[in-house]
Amino acid sequence: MNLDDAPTWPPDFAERYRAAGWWRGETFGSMLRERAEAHPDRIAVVDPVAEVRWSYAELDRRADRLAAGFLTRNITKGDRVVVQLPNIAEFFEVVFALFRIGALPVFALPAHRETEISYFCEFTEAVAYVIAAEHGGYDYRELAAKTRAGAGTLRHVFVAAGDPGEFEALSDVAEDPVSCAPPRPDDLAFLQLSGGSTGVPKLIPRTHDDYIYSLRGSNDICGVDENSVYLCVLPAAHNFPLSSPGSLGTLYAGGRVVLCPQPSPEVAFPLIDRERVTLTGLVPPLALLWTQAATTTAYGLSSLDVLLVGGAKFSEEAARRVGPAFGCTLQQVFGMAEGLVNYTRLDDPVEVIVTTQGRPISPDDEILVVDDEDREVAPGETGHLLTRGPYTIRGYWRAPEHNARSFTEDGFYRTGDVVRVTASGHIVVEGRAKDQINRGGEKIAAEEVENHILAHPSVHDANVVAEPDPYLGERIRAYVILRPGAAPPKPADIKRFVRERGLAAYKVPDRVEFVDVFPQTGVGKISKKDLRTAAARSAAISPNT
Ligand code: OOB
Repeated sequence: MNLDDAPTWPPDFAERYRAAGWWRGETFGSMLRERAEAHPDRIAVVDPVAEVRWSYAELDRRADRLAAGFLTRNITKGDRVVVQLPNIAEFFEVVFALFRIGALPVFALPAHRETEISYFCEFTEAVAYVIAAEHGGYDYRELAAKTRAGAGTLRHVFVAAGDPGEFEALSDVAEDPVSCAPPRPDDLAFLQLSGGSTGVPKLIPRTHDDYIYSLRGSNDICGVDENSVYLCVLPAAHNFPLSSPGSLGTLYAGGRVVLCPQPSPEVAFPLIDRERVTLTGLVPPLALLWTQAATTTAYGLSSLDVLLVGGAKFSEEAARRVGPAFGCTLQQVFGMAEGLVNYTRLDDPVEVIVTTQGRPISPDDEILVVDDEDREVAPGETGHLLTRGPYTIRGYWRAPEHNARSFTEDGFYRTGDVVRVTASGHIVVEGRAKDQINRGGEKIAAEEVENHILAHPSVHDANVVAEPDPYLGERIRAYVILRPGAAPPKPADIKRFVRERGLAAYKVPDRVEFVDVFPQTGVGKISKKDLRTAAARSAAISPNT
């Protein structure tokens, strides 16, 4: 790994993780090949919209052919490729092709727009960008045209599904397979996105060895094997549906991944019934919606053994309803794209399952709960969660200054989560110290939104905080001070302004309020705590505006 790009594990840790059997020297390319050789005809991926059912042999062959076409286009080891695809079969074809040649997918989400995509392309010096022509009523070719105009290193735009327009169809890229030197297990496999708490998203460098360990560990804990059928409901590129245990965990086990084009019960339940889905993962707002719908649906959901819920805090009350509604086991997941993932275990007592966010995958996951001065708190007390382990990064990609703040000197990641650990070793998430909004599992860095609001000519200052929302858990509230004498905009004008700057829709403030001053702390800093309290109070008075 290039140490200039991303700090890695010190040699003594790497040695320990190998000796313990966590890192086994596998790569994604070799994993798929082995599965395809062991059970070529078993179905790997089902895409119900395209009516596609790819066997392991088919997926393997497609990845090889695409890899050859990428190489011909001079996309090679270490190159970055921004992948922005909805839940379609080609997602797997593309990422396995890139894994095979050692090029690094940069996992963008379908909701990202010009601001995010052009940043990813420029910051990572991406050589290619992969899209679907259209999805959810949005034309990604237009986004690609704007992105290409501004991004210097971008040489290719590939369109995986639909009319490629001015770009190259992915189906035209595939060629007869060629042999190429495979990446090493300790090489980077991809760059994942951080929810972040700063102005721009950080990139998370994950290696084959470390990520595959998290898949194997997750599979053991969630009971995933070759008979498992995983319904991928959340955006496929997000860390939760990708690896906890997710579609990659399921493929590692030789199971079947069914892609859900849309997360509503109306779309998902018939698929569960038809494909005999055994497990899936949801964020809390969807879990709530599905639980309600499950009690009245005519579709058969009896194949579902496990429902994983995570990404944001799942209330105890809602958690209690899952088992009875689906006749399955709830598994709470508290994870992060930086690494650490905690699960309640399938055989944990119900009280543990509904009141905690689980415990780490690995015996080598180190957990510290500390006070503001990094001193460990007494057992059971609440504090900041720090962690280090065999699948938790030691630093973000090309971000040395940020790394100095986000990691301790001895390599612990500062998660920004406020937790306590129960006597049984289970983690309870009590809150958050990072300046972030968790909108139903979607993470928004306050500073990023503030910077966009500040660009408005009538705005003097802006602060963005979370306000409670009964469905999403949290939503985005912006407090704005206008410039004296400026033509006063309406709240809707600020929202439109932010949206028109090309920001993902989930980052646009739900509510904008104009104020004269911001509350201050004793030392004269703006008190976000007081703003949060004010937002909570007014949300309670007028929850629906
Ligand atoms: C998952 O990953 P990210 O990277 O989108 O977000 C991580 C953050 C955590 O630091 C925490 O603040 C929050 O999301 N979070 C939870 C939670 N699960 C994640 N907060 C409370 N309760 C939970 N159960 O969100 C993610 C990655 C892998 C698996 C599951 C979720």
